[in-house]
Amino acid sequence: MNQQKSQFPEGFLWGGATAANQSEGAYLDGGKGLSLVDIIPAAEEDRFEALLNPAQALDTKYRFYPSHESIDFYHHFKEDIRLFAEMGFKCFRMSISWPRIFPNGDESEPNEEGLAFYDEVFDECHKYGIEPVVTINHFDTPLEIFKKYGGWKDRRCIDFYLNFCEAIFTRYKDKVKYWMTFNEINMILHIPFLGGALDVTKEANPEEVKYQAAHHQLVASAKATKLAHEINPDNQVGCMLAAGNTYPFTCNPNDVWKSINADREGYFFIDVQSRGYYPSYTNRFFKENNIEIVMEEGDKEVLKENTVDYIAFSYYSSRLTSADPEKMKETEGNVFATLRNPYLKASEWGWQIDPLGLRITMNLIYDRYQKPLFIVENGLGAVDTVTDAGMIEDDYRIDYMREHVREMGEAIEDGVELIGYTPWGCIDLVSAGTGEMKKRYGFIYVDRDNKGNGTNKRLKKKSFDWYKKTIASNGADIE
Ligand code: P53
Repeated sequence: MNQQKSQFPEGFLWGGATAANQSEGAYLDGGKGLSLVDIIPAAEEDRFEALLNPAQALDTKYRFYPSHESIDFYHHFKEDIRLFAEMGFKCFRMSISWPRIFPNGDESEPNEEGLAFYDEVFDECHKYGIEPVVTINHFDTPLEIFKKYGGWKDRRCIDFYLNFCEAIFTRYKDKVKYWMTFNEINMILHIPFLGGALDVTKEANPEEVKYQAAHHQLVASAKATKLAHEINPDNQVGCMLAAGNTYPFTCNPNDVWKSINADREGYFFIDVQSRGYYPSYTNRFFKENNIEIVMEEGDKEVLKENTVDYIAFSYYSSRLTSADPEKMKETEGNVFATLRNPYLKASEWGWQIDPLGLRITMNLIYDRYQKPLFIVENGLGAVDTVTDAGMIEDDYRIDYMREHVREMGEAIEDGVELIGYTPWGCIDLVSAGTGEMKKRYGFIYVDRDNKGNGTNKRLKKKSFDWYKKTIASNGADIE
């Protein structure tokens, strides 16, 4: 027997994670409006260029839009949640599509059909004792907000967002307790269209526009936290960081300093959401980059008084940086600038695999905020093949997951408070970065390819049984 004593606390929230824009499909069903991603094509038609140049993408007719059908969770959710229950999920992280509830984003009344859909999804979860964990905004601000207001640089977005929050907090008062205000809030700096419905291509100072939009999101997040607590004092509201800390390329202090500043780019958001004020290092950064944030009276108080209850984050990899600009040329084309770490292996998509980096990240974040952590994304995007016997032998995924779960256990022993773990894409879904189906993360395979061909049939992978065993033993039996 490999089984040891579990390091994981009783009631630990094992589960899996998805997002509406990458799984639901049914992009016009039930009165849904268009979401940002609904105008973005797949990798073959230059998805990345479209994400960087959304105004141009809006006027372009592509052959194929991966989000329009996705894996059709909209019509398969009962079957999918039943499979999650079979794995023993205690929770399920998903997002509510904003344009399903407010098709244009700026209406005053919500779309009843949209609300009714999520009632059914949550009821289905509770049928199996699965706790829903809901991301309020996961890369899918209604497209109309982009077209009409230019996205989150417009302060009115705060009110539109709060209107959305009020509708869902009220409606799902007795069904949802765990909320996250914005998925990977720091992603607005890297993919401003997905994160903030922004097109910064023609802005005189793109950095300033991004940070102004970020300020609006931070205020919106604090106000949403307040509202959630008023509507139901049991509500737990979290922030969500694309984490993975940055190592210095050498022990040259210049590299070390560079790596500290790289991490502050992301910490900035969580510093505000968790501590309640702009960290002092932003003063110099804003000054040197000619960034002036327009704040309204009361903003500082709202931030101060409404900090988050827990810190959620995604972790796929650590990063590596150097102070040498020549060296950094190697990183061009990455969402996050990162050098190749010679001590690490990488996935087929070049994402470096660093389980110990998860323990390091957990310790650093916990040291910094002293609030419960929730790992809400982690996993390996890989190509899976189905054998003639209909099996998917994804041992590489099991290896990845096992080593990360092991390091989570170590971090808990280190003293980190961890409340849950929801691996990304627990069922295969569309990749946010590339729009591919081929980049699969799931314990459940979906028969569908990059071009949208396939039966949508769901198949259990080998990792399905591994995860089931892991959950059943509360993380004690992971071999
Ligand atoms: P995909 C880049 C870097 C780190 C996290 O990503 C990222 C991205 C965006 O690609 O996003 C998160 O699908 C995000 C999910 C996304 C997941 O990582 O490109 O919250 O929506 O699917 C994995 O492999």
